[in-house]
Amino acid sequence: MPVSRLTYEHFIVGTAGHVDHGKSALIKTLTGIDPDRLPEEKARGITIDLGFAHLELPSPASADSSFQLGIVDVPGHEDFVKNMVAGVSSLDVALLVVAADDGWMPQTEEHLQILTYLGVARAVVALTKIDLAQDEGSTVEAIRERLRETRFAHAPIVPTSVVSGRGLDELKTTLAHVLAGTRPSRDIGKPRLPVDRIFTLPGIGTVVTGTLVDGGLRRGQTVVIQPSGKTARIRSLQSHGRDVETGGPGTRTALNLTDIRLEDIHRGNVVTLQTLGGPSEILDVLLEISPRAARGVKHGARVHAHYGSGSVAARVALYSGDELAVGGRALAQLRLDASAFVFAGDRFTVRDWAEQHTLAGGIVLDADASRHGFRSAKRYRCLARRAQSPADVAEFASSQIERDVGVRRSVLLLKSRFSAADVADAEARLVAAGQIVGAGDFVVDAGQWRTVRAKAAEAIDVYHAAHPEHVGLSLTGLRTALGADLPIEQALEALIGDLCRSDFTRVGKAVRRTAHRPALPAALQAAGETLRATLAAHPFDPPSRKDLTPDAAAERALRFLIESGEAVEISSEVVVSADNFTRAVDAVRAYLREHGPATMSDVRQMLGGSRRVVVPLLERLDRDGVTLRSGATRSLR
Ligand SMILES: Nc1nc2c(ncn2[C@@H]2O[C@H](COP(=O)(O)OP(=O)(O)OP(=O)(O)O)[C@@H](O)[C@H]2O)c(=O)[nH]1
Ligand SMILES: [Mg+2]
Repeated sequence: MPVSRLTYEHFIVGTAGHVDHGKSALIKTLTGIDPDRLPEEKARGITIDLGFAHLELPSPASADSSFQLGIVDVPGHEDFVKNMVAGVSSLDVALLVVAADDGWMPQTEEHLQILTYLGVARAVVALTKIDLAQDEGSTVEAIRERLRETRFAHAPIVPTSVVSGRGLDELKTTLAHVLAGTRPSRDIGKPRLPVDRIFTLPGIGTVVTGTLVDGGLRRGQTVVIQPSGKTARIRSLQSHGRDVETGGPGTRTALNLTDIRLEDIHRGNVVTLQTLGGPSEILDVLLEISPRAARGVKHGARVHAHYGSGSVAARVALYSGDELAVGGRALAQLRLDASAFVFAGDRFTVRDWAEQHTLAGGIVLDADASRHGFRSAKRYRCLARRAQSPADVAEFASSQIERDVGVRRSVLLLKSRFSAADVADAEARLVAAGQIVGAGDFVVDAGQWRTVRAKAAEAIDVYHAAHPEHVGLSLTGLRTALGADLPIEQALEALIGDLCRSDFTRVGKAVRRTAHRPALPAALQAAGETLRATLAAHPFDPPSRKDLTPDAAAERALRFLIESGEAVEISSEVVVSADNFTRAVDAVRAYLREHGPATMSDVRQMLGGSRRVVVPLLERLDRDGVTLRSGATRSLR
């Protein structure tokens, strides 16, 4: 008989609910693991910090697959809400615990709001201590009423008791059913492990744990700890108490790290990859306040921003107005007191300065914001577009390209919850739709690109009209002509490349219309004739450059002769006609071939030229690889 292979799907379940409502007792009974591990927790009979357990549930859909649940048990006491928040940033399902004898209480409500701010989509309600219920029916009704108009309005409510054992199997089945309709955590190739526990084990060293999100990590991999930027190597990984080769997104993961000391890593730090960018101090966000909240948030308020497993002191700056009212949403900036490693698309909560109330929550729209341009129309528009559709990668990409005009491909949405493939796909769609264009390493707003291209073409045409004798507009001249219209400095090359795909040609350090033929304008023709005659009359002893070009017209005519190849600039001071230059080179070659090594004065006598011309001529021939100098003599190379 073939052995069937079990497949596993990983999920994270977290408790929530008021103090003493039976969260930890329920987890212990369901899993056999006591999540309260601190002596102080045992002594006081309450949970203080996060506790962890795991559970395997058979999948209701198939006998060959099972659900692996990483469980986070949170404290319910109002003093420890900041610890609770650190545990629930990436839950697949919340287990909202309400004690039947106590009903809906302040932290039941606060936790519900936190789960909502953090984007937790599903919940199962455990109505615990049902053995103590006076009137089970009305207790269930009261909870259903509290859940009305929340995201969890239709969450199953399961009465349980760890004393009588009632409802425990039903709770497991209910969890499994809800998980069966839940998509497992996505792997976008950008692993982040927000650290929630750090400890050392004798003989093993530093171990950190957390809920791994957005990608996998493997044994032997080099990782970076953000925001410090320190690097470490993963010596080993564990998931649910077992050694594993790789950890996947959506799993509770423990990493044994080399090269890092206990004091170098803290709760809230993120273990991630070097390639995923660095931390930031200013976040542009969409801030939301629950309609059930007690108070609004004022512009300038000092708060604690909780993200991932960490928190940081911050100031709220609203993009408009002085206060965000209860039930409202607004674009805001969170100016952090310290740097944090955050992605666009991450959810966060905001608590008051005294850490007594949860004030608001929201989603990060730009993880690398800055004070510069705060409240500018450009920035506002970008954020408004993102806030409208926070899951739409194309909106995220095009809103940024529109705002910044051009963005380097390699960093476009790097620090976001979109995979590189998502971004590349969005880019291709935006190009196909004519909204953006690729320009070398950059993607550029199509409208802006058309403007800058037209401006470049015009600048070149204007230059040709003014200087028909020149081959074209120099690159520096082009750069100056474009001014601030060039979206990004590095896009100049791409722009020239684009121009050269149609009616333009690059010649050395200049660009011209392909059809442009340099010619001396009428006003310079006389000066040109004089120069030609002078250079022909004095083959190897032409007048100095200063005497050749007594005025601007002569200078422009000479430049034309040089650019068009009629004259050769053998040094900044000496110009000879191209014919004479060729004759000189041929003569030197023939002379050296016949007579062997020769000195400068041999060559001077042979050519009948002046020292002023022959010295730079020979130096030029050295540079061109015609002659080889050795002491005072030269020979053919
Ligand atoms: N009668 C009865 N007592 C229960 C039940 N579940 C828990 N308890 C008791 O309620 C008390 C609190 O239980 P915990 O599991 O510590 O509560 P908690 O929600 O984890 O508390 P915090 O973590 O501090 O918020 C303990 O004395 C439990 O024995 C139950 O189903 N029936
Ligand atoms: Mg507890």
